[in-house]
Amino acid sequence: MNTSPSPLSRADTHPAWLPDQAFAPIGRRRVAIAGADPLIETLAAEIAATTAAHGGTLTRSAATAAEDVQQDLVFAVSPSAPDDESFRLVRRSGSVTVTARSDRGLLHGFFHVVRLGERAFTDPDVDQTHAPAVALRVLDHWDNMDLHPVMGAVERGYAGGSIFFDPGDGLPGSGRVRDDLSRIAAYARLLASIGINRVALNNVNVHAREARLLTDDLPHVARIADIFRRWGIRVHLSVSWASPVLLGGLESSDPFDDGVIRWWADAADRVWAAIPDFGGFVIKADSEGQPGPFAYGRDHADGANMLADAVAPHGGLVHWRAFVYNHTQDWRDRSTDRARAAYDHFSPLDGRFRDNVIVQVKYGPMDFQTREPVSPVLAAMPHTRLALELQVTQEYTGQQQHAVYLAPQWSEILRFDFGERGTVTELATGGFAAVANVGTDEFWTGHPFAQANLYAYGRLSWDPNASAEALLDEWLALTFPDEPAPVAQAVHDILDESWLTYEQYTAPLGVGFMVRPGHHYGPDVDGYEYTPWGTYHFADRDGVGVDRTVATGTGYAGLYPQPWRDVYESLETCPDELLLFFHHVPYTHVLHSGKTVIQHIYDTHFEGVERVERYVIAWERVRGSVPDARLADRVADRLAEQVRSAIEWRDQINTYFLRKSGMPDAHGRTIY
Ligand code: GCV
Repeated sequence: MNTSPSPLSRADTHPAWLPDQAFAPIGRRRVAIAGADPLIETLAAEIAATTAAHGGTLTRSAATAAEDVQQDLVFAVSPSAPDDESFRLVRRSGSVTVTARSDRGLLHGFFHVVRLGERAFTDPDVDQTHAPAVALRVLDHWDNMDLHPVMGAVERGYAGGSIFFDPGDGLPGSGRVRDDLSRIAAYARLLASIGINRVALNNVNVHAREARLLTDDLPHVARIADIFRRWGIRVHLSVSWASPVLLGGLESSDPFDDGVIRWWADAADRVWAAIPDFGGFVIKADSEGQPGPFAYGRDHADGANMLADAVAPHGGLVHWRAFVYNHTQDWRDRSTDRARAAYDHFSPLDGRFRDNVIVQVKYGPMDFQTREPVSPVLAAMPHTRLALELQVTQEYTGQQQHAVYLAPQWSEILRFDFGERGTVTELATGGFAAVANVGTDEFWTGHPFAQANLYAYGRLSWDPNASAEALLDEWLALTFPDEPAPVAQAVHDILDESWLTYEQYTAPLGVGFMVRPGHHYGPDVDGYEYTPWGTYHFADRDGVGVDRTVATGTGYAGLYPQPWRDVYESLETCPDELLLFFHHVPYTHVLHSGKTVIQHIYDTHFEGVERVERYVIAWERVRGSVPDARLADRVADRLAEQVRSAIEWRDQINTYFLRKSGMPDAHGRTIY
């Protein structure tokens, strides 16, 4: 019997949703594992550690075993499952057998049993097959190697430094892959437990230092890949379109240039020689200053296909981002609508991308706002593999200072139904990708509750139909196994509606932005109004909102298939929460809710703050009974900041609109 210690009994790392106690129901039992594939060693080490700690036993055999009546829990490779990642769970009178076609499936099955806890053995008999909804479940890290002068170690990172890269002495060029990768081992384990199977290591804004991950640093990338491999996760890199120039000394990056084509093919050969199961490249091209094929008069299909051909012999993928828009727009120009940009650039290219290209589309047409309509690009490219891109890191949703549980938003997006073309889940044939939210912070995510977002992203990417509330329960039961029930209730009270609460006290009715330019934290109603970024609200003394109708506006509403085109075009049918995204209306416009726009703005902003004040009370009530005092304090500190910030949002937004409109609050509350 293998009794090696748990790979995560380290005091310096918060166990997140995998504390040792979460394994106790397995650890108390007689467990058998049959099979000898690489991930079975991972599985065996997990079970050996928990059975050693909790009094159970582990029996191993190399051969494939049938159901073993002597055991409580059997893991065995068997051809029964439909694909490599699926698993079958059979429970008969309290004995559980997990079978899978591959070791990857068995590992997923193991974590499924962990999630079930004692119920895995006590629930009624069952015979179920579990399969992931999509094959590619990706986390994108926006980690920098050198400390970026504005973005720091992790672009839009709110949880300390990069877990992958050590910034050295902070001088340009001194960043490198960390020597000590133990934290990555813990991270890989967490990700495997929620079904993530791909990780991109570095920022899509590829600076000079990170560009060299593709060349000089390959042995170090290989060290990271070795760790992820033990958990069934493949590594990807973001690459610069200009790599042939930056790294190869070529004069151009023209995708039609033979030298460039050869350079990428050689680069791919080197990468796969170092890392045989390397996943592929992520690329942000012609976007926010990143180089791309436009410079050579080529389009994005030309660019993506050239890279795709370079990686195809190795079975590699290219994740090509559709986040392309003009960020040097003239705010005086009312004809250019940033919301249209991805659609206008990409939908004409449908059908031209190679099979190993995945066009990665942000969920909304703008940029990860608290509320946006679902991107029409998702329904406009039926002959292209599309990935839905979400943002787990809370750039625009409180930066992990505010408690905002994002799973309800993601559920809404995933279930959004484009009618005949299908739901977002059905259209995301290239899977899901999301920007990660972890760092070197002791709780991984800054706000301990932001762990729930990472957890929920992984679980939803496996099962997009899972309910946000049930996932929160799962996360709570695993993360706080010893917590008294009132603590779990308090976390629910805070998180259940936290996304809507955040929406209430920030930019109203889908109009978006209104954040401080640059860092994007806190309110600044006109911060972006006269800038080149294309993010406007057009508030004046009479009204607010962006006219994106076909009849009188930018025509954006017309990019949706029916029925959405008509729903969004019409003031009568446009949902309240998206009204100002699609329409410019007077402050006196009456919403479906029966309130005027101006009164809605005042009411939601007062109510949003009141809700956060209730969150503070809810946490104070239970804080003393949370066994982990540091965690309890961290949550309390963040809630205090959330109240402060929410009040600032309320007062700036309400004051702005009171001064613009001259219309008083019907309830006479204080506005400045
Ligand atoms: C990585 C937004 C963010 C940028 C980010 C960009 C992107 O604009 O503010 O920091 O850059 O999205 O998704 O590429």
